[in-house]
Amino acid sequence: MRRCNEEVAGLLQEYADLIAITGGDAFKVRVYEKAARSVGGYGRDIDGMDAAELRAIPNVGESIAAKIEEYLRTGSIHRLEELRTKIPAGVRMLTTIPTLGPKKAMLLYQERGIDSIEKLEDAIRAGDLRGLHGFGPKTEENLLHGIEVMRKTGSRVHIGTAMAVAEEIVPALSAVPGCERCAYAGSLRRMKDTIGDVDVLATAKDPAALMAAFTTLPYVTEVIAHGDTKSSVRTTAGLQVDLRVVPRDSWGAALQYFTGSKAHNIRTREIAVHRKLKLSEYGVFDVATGEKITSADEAEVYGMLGLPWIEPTLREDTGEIEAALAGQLPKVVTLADIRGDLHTHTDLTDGLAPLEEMIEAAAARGYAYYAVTDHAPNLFMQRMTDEKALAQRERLRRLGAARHGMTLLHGCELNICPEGEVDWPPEFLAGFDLCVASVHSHFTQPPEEMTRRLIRACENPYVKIIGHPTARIIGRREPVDADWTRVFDACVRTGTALEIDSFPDRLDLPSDLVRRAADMGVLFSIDSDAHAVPHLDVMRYGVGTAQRGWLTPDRVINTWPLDRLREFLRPG
Ligand code: DGT
Ligand code: CA
Ligand code: ZN
Ligand code: CA
Repeated sequence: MRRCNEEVAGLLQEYADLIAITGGDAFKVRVYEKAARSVGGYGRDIDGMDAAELRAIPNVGESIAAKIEEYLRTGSIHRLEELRTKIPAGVRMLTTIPTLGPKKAMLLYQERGIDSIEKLEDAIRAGDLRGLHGFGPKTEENLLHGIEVMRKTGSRVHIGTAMAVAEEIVPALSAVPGCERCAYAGSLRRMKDTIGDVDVLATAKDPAALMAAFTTLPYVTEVIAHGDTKSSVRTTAGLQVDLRVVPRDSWGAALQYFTGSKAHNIRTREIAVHRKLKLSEYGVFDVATGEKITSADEAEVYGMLGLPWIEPTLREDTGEIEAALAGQLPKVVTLADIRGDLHTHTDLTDGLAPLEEMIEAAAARGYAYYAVTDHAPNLFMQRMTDEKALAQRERLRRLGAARHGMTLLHGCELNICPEGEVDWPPEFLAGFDLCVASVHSHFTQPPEEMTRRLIRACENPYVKIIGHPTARIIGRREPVDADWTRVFDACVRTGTALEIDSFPDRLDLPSDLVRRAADMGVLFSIDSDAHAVPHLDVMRYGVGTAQRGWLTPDRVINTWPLDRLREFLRPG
């Protein structure tokens, strides 16, 4: 179920695109784009707001507020409807092709009636664009290439794949003689759940040597571009990696620029302009003298803008600039705050490692507590039984209440059935230290049923954590459809935490929903959902997702000391 904010954000973005296509004012386009982002990222639900409340949203002025109000009242925006009758939706799609701008898209539509990517492709191949102003053979070739690239690279990779590549490349380049600094930036540094390409930055005494090393790395399958300051390659994982070598005294500014996001950069550049500075990927410049101001690190760059350093995970222009200016940036949770893992598996069900191995590995991480939560009987292929669960508990207790100072908790991962019931009756659940409950079947229930199902699970006094709440698998399974506002309400009312499952193809709850839930007072548990020893390391992706949701440690139950956690886990 899409929230009103997302709906309106989509409409404002569409309005901006249509103004651009019809040759409207570029400034106006920007204004609507900014408003779209602000509304989409706004913490409160805009449904039912009046014009005055709407104007309190950053970047929403009088005329945009009026349009939103019109939509909330009537279900449509008259001006947008007018533009829609002039421009078919497919023409808007055309502008997503690299190298095809709004003006050319409009020309293709007006002169040749082309209103889809398929039609454009056909027209080029049939030679139908001959004689059309601005469409020579070179342009046609670029367009066909753009369409092909779009189809191929339309698939972004999840953060685990991109991080693995970056963590091979950065140390390899750092080891090249003359390399002074090397780091990854872009969406990967911002810990987005999917990554388009990996952006690596470096400073080096001998840039050419570094470029040569980069383009000949063993897992490079294609060199897309090879230059003195920028090269791009494709790796065996199919992922594009860009390397940019920047001057030493640009490091801070370059890292800031290439970390993005683009929306965040637009804001920082505006602030620079107000301070008579120019901020670009090349550095910070004094506008009056044209002089470059050295920026050794990012903190200095933000400092020149009168801002504190901002966590990369917050840099999406969803309120972090305002918070920074007001001195109210959240102190978001970090990996060091995590005291334990509350959702893990062993080879008793679908895990790979025996209980003792998982526990040893967890203890080595310095955790204060650790919960073993194998699957419950209703997930039939896991063959769990009451006896097996009890025997596992015995085995755990025999290991001692604590292992290397780490308290062991015996838990389970229940299955939430379509009506919201779970595997075991209350008497049996009472024997566990902790019950996680998750949706593992019937993913496509209508929203009303799914909402009731999740709320029912929260209302179970023994269920303390809802595991991977949307059940999405990135790139493979869509999130379940529920009225999240009502689910979040139920979590607060029943004292049930939502999980951020840290598995890189899950990252569930996703960060936008995390932020909404946190605003409503929901608590979280950031878990690995480990099925093997190396999986304990995925915790950092969950922490990144939590940061993107602006979570502070006090909202995360597994940053709490054991006593406080136990209090929370008491049934009721
Ligand atoms: P991705 O690769 O799609 O997952 O997302 P990003 O954020 O890594 O984007 P990318 O790789 O296109 O560019 C890296 C950063 O460079 C981006 O986050 C901000 C900066 N950047 C790129 N293009 C522009 C631009 O046109 N304007 C501004 N202000 N910054 C840009
Ligand atoms: Ca990128
Ligand atoms: Zn599960
Ligand atoms: Ca509960």
